[in-house]
This record gives sequence, C-alpha cells and structure tokens, in this order.
Amino acid sequence: MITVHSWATPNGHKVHIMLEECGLPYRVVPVDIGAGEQFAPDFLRISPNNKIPAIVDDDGPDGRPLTLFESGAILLYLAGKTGMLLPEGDRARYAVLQWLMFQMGSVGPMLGQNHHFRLYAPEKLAYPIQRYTDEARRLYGVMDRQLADSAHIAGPEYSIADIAVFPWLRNWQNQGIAWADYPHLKAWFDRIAERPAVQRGVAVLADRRKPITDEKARENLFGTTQYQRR
Ligand SMILES: N[C@@H](CCC(=O)N[C@@H](CS)C(=O)NCC(=O)O)C(=O)O
Repeated sequence: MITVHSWATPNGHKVHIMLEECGLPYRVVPVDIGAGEQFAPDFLRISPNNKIPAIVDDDGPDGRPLTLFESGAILLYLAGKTGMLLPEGDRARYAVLQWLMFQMGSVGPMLGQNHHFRLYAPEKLAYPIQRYTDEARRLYGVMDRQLADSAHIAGPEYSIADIAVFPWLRNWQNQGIAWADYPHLKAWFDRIAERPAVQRGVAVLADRRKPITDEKARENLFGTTQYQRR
C-alpha cells in the first residue's frame, strides 16, 4: 500500500492524479500546511524540506518500505513501479524528463512566486508582480509553442510531464493570464481536464483546503515558523 502525505495544492495534485491514472491502491494522510502540520517531527522524517507531497510505499523496490519527497521524484518512481506514463524508448523518455524538469525548475517555482506576490504578500509590490507575471506569460508561451505541433507536453503520448504541468495552470485567473493568448495550451488543458483520473485526482482533499486568509496560516507558510532551525 502507498501512503501519500499531502494537501490539495498543485504539487499534491500531481501525485494524486498519477496514483489515479495508475490505478494503484493508496491512502491519503492530510498534512494541513496552513495549520503547520508540515513541521511535525514524524512528517519531517519523511519530508525534511517540510513540504508536501511525500509518499511511503510499504512495498518498495527491494520489498522494503521506501519513502520519497519531491513531486517529480515521486512521479518518476510511480512511473517506474507501474511501467506507465514514461515511454521506454530513449528519445521519447528523455523528452519527458526534459519537460518534467522544465515544470519542476520553472513552471512550479515561477508560478508559485507569482501567486505569492499577487495573492499572499501583505503589500502589493509592483516590481515582483511584474517580474513573475512576465515570467508566467513567458512560460505559458513556451508551452503554447510546444503544443502547436505536439498533442502532449513532451510528445505525442500523455505522460508524467502532462501530469506535472496541468495542476499549476488550474489557477490561471490568479496568474495574470488571458487564455486567448495561448490557444494550443488551452486546448491541451481542456483535454487533460476531461480525463476521469485527473478529475478524481484534483478532488482528493479538495474539501479540506481553505483559502490562506488567516494570520496563523500566513505565519506558518511565510513567517518565522518557516525559518526556525529544525
Ligand atoms: N519542489 C517541491 C515543492 C513542494 C511544495 O512547494 N509544497 C508546498 C505546497 S504546494 C508546501 O508543502 N508548502 C508548505 C511549506 O512550505 O511549509 C515538490 O515539487 O514536491
């Protein structure tokens, strides 16, 4: 059995979607990151970076339990375990890895900062809002051009690269994005959103998540608690 320690955020959704696509049995342990549960010693033992998602697979590659944090590593692990959504041929496989790294290194961090300065920062600061909105638009443009001649993010087949990117674009309204500027990306987004496993994946824990409006949640996520020595 796989246990997913998670919350209903884009990085959590990636893993929930992958588990649903693979049809693996799993159970979810909610880690309410607004309430500070990511700092609990038991969670830090499996996720020392105090972030969701993390998994524990009782049946790891050598038959012993395996723990993993970082959503990209988890997607690769689940693809390896099931033989699904990561092509076997070298050329196609490296294309998927390339776009997965693009998501992990650019889409996630840049859109994350964009959300931060647009929604959560106590002051609306013009410079970072401009900087991260520009970056978001640039990245949407990169993906739109890729999808002009490709059915999926990393090539003709649906893969873990699509699963990694999709949840980050669900919040496009809060990113200063006009879908009309990215027609190929929008068509892809709508196709992915129709997949039953994707719909089940984004529903996981969705009823538990609350908007980050209270001071305690803000403090846990962005304040001194975050930067205490552990
Ligand atoms: N690179 C990490 C990022 C994970 C991440 O940023 N998780 C956020 C939620 S989407 C989190 O747990 N934040 C809580 C915190 O920073 O304390 C991954 O892809 O797994």
